[in-house]
Amino acid sequence: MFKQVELSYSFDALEPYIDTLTMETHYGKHHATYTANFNKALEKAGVTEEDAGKILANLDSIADDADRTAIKNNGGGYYNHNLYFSTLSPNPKKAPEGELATKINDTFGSLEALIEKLSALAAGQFGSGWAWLSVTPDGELVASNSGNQDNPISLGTGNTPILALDVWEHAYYLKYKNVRPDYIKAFFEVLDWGKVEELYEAAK
Ligand code: MN3
Repeated sequence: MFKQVELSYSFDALEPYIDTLTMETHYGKHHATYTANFNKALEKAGVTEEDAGKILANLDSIADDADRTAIKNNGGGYYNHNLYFSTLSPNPKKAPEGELATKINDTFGSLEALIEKLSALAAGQFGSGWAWLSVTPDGELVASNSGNQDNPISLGTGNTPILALDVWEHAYYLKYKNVRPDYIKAFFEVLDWGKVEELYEAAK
């Protein structure tokens, strides 16, 4: 039985960047529903694997088309939001240090250039989806985007996401309305690079 990641902060803690009502709805309704439907779909399909990443990496092993689609969509919604919410903080580390900082500079030129790239991928994602920073099996960094609740794992890239930027309208519409780029700027104000460093260390 999969459970939502527990928040280490209150729903109002990310104000003014991410508003209280959006947090209540996003975590309490959207993420909760993905999680419940993921569990239901796994039960129906008889899947007992307890690592959500492994389930998403092995979707081909689910024979029934409807079951596989339900698990891809709801399992993605479960996994992606766990990553998103766990990397936000009211007291974020503002920039990575150490090995991740060096890798970002070597790969993208600078942290500012990476943020610019991720922002463009997030703003340019047509319709609902996500922007990602991921680690390849060779330990390289790659920035990407994807639609719906797909992610680099369910897409079969073999990469491990360490930063997830949600650009579904439910992530920002109550406060930012149609102005997605303002929400993207706000996201980087509450993104905890310390948490991204931890995920990079675990993935590389
Ligand atoms: Mn969302």
